[in-house]
Amino acid sequence: MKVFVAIFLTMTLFATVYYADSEIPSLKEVFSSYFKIGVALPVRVFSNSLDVQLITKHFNSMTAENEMKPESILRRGADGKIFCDFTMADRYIRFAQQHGFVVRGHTLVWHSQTPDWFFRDDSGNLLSREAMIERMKEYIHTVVGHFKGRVYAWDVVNEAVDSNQPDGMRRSLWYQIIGPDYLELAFKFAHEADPEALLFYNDYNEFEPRKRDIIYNMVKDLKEKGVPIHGIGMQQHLSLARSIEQIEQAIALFATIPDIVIEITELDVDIYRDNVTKYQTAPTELLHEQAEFYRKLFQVYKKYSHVIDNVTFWGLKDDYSWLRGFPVRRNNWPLLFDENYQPKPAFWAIVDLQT
Ligand code: 9MR
Repeated sequence: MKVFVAIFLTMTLFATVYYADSEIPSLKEVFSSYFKIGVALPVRVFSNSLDVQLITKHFNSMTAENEMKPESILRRGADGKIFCDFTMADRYIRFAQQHGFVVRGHTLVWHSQTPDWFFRDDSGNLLSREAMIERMKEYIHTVVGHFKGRVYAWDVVNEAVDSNQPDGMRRSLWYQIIGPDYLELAFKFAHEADPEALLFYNDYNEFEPRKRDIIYNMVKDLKEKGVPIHGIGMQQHLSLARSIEQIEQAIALFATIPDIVIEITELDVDIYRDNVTKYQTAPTELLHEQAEFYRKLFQVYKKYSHVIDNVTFWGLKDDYSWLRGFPVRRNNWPLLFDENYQPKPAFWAIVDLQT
């Protein structure tokens, strides 16, 4: 009996994926004259053939969800010597190259997912400014140098802005040890290591007016100073509670910076408006509301496609999303494909836009 159930389930899944694979439009083709369509993936999906079918059909850009972050690359030997381990990241890049994807590098300088020891000497004390700059330089040169020509864009600095601070800068260890000029140093080192790569400042909640203005001024100033920064990464972790109008205002403002490139780097649309509600299954009316939200969002992205060069979803399908564990553990359905690889109303909403 169990065997029959297993066979039946497998056949249903294959039929489903066959359908997903052959009958529906490909996102990357639908949007080919507007922007690249990217997806954030963990390395484990490469050994799942159903995932691979969906990935190769719809996307042409990839971001490692965690595998290229400092904590995934940095190692410290028994002798205390720091080195880089690219085993996992190289697997990632190999897949991308075999299947013709471009890769976004995420991320070099961040307060999170960076080992605490990276900021300290052998006795556990914080490094001096000079020693920290040296360490940052070596790390960026090694990593960006290693991937030179294989990663077209880097999130050089991630989430450095904190709108609650008087100067708008997050009090990260980078900031505390080096000072506010750590940003320009990071961009300079990345550019030295790969002069062809597009270099981004990446952040979330850019639609909040104060945060938006801080990022705008910061990136504009850096560019005017001649710092090699090419663009702004707008993460776009959104929810149905967000205002599309505010999102457009942020894009419109960033687009006025001369020679700017905007990339939507981490898109998802949370269906919850609070931290306590939990649904077992996705409420149909919310899936339709989400579809409308995605439709309006893509109308905005298309309107600014002269500056937007990549729209990347933060996950392949709903059950792979980080939002299943944040801010609390619960079911969530923030992406275009459901647990069974099926396109959701949100998929059709953005695809129908084209017709
Ligand atoms: O999706 C990532 C998740 O698997 C990690 O546990 C988490 C840890 O910080 O990072 C998530 O990705 C984040 C990205 O690197 C930066 N912007 C916010 C993303 C969601 O937290």
